[in-house]
Amino acid sequence: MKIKVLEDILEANDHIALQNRSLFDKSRVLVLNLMSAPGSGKTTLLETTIKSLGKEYKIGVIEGDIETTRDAERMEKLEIPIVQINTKSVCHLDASMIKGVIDDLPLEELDFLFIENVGNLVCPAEFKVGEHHKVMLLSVTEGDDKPLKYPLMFRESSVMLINKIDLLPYTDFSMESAKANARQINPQLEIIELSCRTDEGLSRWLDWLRGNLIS
Ligand SMILES: Nc1nc2c(ncn2[C@@H]2O[C@H](COP(=O)(O)OP(=O)(O)O)[C@@H](O)[C@H]2O)c(=O)[nH]1
Ligand SMILES: [Mg+2]
Repeated sequence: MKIKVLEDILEANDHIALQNRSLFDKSRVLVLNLMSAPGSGKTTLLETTIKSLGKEYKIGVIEGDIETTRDAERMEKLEIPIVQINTKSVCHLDASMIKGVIDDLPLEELDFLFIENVGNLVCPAEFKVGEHHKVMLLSVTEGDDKPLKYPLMFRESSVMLINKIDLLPYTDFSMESAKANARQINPQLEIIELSCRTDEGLSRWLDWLRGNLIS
């Protein structure tokens, strides 16, 4: 019975996600659902990305958090369209939450829309929101075994960004094992190593974004 209820919830969510997606396609905006554990660097990555691409492209952001508008306030300085969703006790964003704020964004004007999901390695991966790609961050302080322990997010993502590589000398993180573990779960996964602190590797991420733009 429990399984049936969960299936119904996911099916209803997928239906709304498809509606969102068709709106995004119609507006020709590339939508990326950014997921990771809390503190991996999602907001920092957005700040860095917007600083680098903001002159070339029009970018919007949806910030998802359980509580507070802190991430949206961090991003406000960048003067881009931004909407905050507080999920209260819910540990992920879902398609209806995104649908509820779409009208607050100038979709037709945007090239990219980034959705920062709630920091959590489990639930966000279960709910489509209408995105074109799921992008996940794994920072080197979290350990190279995470793809095996939390496989769904790695399986669902198109890209894995391995962030905080500036901290590698201070950790026992094995880049080789992390990549092998992730590819064991998802052989198609694009993997980009970077540091939002030093900007090392950032250009590969920016190239990936440019390459996936909807023309
Ligand atoms: N050393 C280092 N710190 C980083 C990097 N990226 C983010 N951080 C720091 O990690 C902390 C959490 O970052 P934040 O962007 O808030 O993570 P979020 O919870 O995933 O949005 C902040 O103190 C950031 O300054 C990085 O590449 N290297
Ligand atoms: Mg954040």
